[in-house]
Amino acid sequence: MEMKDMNYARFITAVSAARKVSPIRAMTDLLMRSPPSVISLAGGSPNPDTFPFKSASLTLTDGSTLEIKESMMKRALQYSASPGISELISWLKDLQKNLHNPPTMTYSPEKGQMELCITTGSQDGLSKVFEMLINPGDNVLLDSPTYAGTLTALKPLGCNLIGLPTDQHGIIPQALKDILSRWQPIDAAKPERSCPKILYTIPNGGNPTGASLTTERKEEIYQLAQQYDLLIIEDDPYYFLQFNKPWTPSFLSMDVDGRVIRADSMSKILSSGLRLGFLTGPKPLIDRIVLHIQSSTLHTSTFTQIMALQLLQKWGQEGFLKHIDSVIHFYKTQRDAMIGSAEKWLSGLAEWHSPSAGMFLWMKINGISDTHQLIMLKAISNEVLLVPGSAFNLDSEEPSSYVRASYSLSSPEKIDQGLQRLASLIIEERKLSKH
Ligand code: 09M
Repeated sequence: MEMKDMNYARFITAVSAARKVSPIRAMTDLLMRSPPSVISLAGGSPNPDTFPFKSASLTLTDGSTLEIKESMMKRALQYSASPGISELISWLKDLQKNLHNPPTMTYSPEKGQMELCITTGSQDGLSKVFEMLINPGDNVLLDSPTYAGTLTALKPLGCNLIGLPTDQHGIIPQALKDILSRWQPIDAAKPERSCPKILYTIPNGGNPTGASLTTERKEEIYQLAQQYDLLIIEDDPYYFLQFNKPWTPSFLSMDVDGRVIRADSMSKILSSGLRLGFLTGPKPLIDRIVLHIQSSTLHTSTFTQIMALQLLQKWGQEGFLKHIDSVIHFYKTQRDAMIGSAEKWLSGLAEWHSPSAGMFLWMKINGISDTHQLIMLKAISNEVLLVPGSAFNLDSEEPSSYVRASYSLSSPEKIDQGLQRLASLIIEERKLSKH
């Protein structure tokens, strides 16, 4: 693909553009580079000798242990750099290089060189990305339906959400093309104000639909992004839960221009409670996010970063990917169990596609125009919990005949019982509606 020059200033909101480096942060950087003979009375960090924690020993599921010794513990309990601790950033940059080999690796910083920062879960990173890029009234393109957490972050920004039609392979490129044809392809000199500037998508194991984009679709979407000068926000927490290999190439791997911001998450593979995610994208944009971090969380918990770093260093990339294989094996087996039970109980009552990634089965309930009542009243009293499809509609008032079922936490036996309960509810509902 031919490379296009990016003008990052075009995408940045006034709020984000107004962010400045904190003077205290600049001081800290200076201190880090000073020789030991320098006496600093400048730092505002507490003295960790006063902290009650001394060391930690973590037992892993394989029986081995991770020791966080006294000096490392002091570091883990102290403030640290806003982009994330440097060893973890290097480790993850190496991972991105191996998994995605982004064209932007070799670019100059201004041209959009690949940069990475740690966030407090990917949700934190995404909400900061939205704040950096979205002005009230902006048109924003995104999968419809989509992850409810994205909608709660986007809606208060006062943007206009343009839902993109999807099927089991995610966004339908022709539909995107039709929507974009309302505008002229971007003339960099005078872009139309109303033309969307960002496209948000969940490319693998979509939440709630379980859909995964194919390589061909991603390529078509990337080309449209080039024609209309869109940034692509690739929210990919289920990347590591792709059941079949080779994994589909990411948008980041195709990013010849530096127009992709990728959000990764450790939530589904190491721990959701650690709150670790990372953003990868062009340096001019990641730098803006780091300024936001400086004024909000200061940084993601040093302790959880150290915990993850020690594990990743112990494992190496090979061990990390081996662990992921075992996670994939788990979810794939669970998926198979749910599909088996769905075929057993729900044939004729509902329709679905078997997901090739992630944790969700998205089912259309036949003959029911809105599942909200069925799920929120009847299913709950019959002791089976699901999420009604309307929770993921861009307009939550709009009805949905779908439900989202997760095969993450329940055993195959419970999944089977749960779907059996759902089936009898649907049958009952249908009888009622006939009378
Ligand atoms: N349900 C997610 N999804 C979810 C969910 C959740 C409490 C989270 C997509 O942990 P993070 O911040 O890395 O993940 C955020 C995130 C971003 N993008 C597509 C996601 O699915 C996590 C948390 C209760 C319910 C939840 O239902 O789907």
